[in-house]
Amino acid sequence: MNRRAFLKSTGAFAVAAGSGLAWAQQSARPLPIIPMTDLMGGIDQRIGLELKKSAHDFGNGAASATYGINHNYLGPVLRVKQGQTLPFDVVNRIEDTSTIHWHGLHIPGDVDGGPHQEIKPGETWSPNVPIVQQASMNWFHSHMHGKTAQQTYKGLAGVMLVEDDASLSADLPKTYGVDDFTLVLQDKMFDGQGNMSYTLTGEVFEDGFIGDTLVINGAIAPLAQSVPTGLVRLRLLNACNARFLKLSMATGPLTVIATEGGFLPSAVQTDSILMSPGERYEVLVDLTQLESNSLLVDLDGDNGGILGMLGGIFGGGGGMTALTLSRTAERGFTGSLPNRLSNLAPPDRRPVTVTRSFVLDMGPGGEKLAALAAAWGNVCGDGVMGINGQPMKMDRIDEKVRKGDTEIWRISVDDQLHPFHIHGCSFRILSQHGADVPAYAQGWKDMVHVENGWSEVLVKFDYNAPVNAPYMYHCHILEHEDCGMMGQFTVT
Ligand SMILES: [Cu+2]
Repeated sequence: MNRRAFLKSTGAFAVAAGSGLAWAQQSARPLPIIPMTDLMGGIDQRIGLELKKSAHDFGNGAASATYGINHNYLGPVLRVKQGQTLPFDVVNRIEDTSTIHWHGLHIPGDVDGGPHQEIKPGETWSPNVPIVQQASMNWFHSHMHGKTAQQTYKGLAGVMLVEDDASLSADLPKTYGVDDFTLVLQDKMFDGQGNMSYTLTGEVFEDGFIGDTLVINGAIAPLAQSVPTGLVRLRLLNACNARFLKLSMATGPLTVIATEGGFLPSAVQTDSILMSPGERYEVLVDLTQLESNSLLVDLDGDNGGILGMLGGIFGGGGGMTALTLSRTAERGFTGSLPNRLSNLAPPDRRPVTVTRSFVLDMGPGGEKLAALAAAWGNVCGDGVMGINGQPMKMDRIDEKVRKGDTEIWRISVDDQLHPFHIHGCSFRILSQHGADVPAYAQGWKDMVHVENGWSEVLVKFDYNAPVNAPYMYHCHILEHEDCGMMGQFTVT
């Protein structure tokens, strides 16, 4: 069964079981604010991150077995400033080998935290991570080859907000947890006892893991938050293993101000955004006039047709209410939206000297994948999916890039929608499956959607990634990545 057919069947089941309606009728829980560790004031000791086994209540009363980073589920929001070097001590107490990859950071391969920087149980990994790039929303998560999907799903993920002089002086809401919120969006499955579950089957390998329950910052949606009167900023991360999410507002358009790697030149208003796993966007919500507004999330957002149809049946058409913001009488950020957010210029193809092509390969198909899943005990290992006909191999370098060269990378697949990620850089999207790039995605990115037809990105690598610490490029459907839809490259 392909992804579309699978989504159709699960979508139909959700409607038949009434679970969609149940969500809508539940009263909203308070939005959890992930504890923020603000490192901008200075760093006088090593920064401890403990990967640990724990238990967490997602809001249904059950104590689900989880992983966390310093916390019971997920990690802290780290706020850092351009120019700092972050001396991490990442200690592994999950009784399984892991890694922590800094997704979105422009850093050398030896501190990137990819599959070559394994942290064995009980060991500590101590990279010094330089923050060179501009203000941007980044994240960190397990990148343990063959186990990235399971470990990230269980909770090994956190957010890193990079600020710079421009972002700190920008006329934008920036009071964390008051008018500036970080939202980690995930889809989960819960069993009959309410425990978070994750079962791998051939179908899961083929489609990626698709949960039926939306969770934000570790709490089951819908959620509610009161905010002061004025503009409110939402920093959004799609941390699902495989689900694309279509986001919109109950009232009015979405106002997008930033993509993964920084601010857009000016705000873009759009009816909705389609977020792949791994993508980040920042949006503003204006609660100057409105009493309240809600973020809507379409859980089947990767194929507008069937989802739009289901939404239509149950009213709204934009998906489920994920988070309702209601204003209080207190005045918050009452400035208006800045006309200019950054000096970002259009992408310049003139320096391009190298063009590389990557074709994503889904491998042998569902039945064989199911057999492999059973035989291999839920670990795809070195995998059966691939890129350019080859599954990921830890000891094979697939591409060699010269530092400082500007390149075009063309990515394609003859299949469903996949999200493609490149380590160690931000890039600009030139075209997306053969079509123009939506205005809201024309900023600095490290994720691109790939479907039928070529997606092209303009990219330059400025840091070293040697043979023993190469960068990765891969599908960010984590089960596809674990199954081999990943390659390695050096930058020298
Ligand atoms: Cu994929």
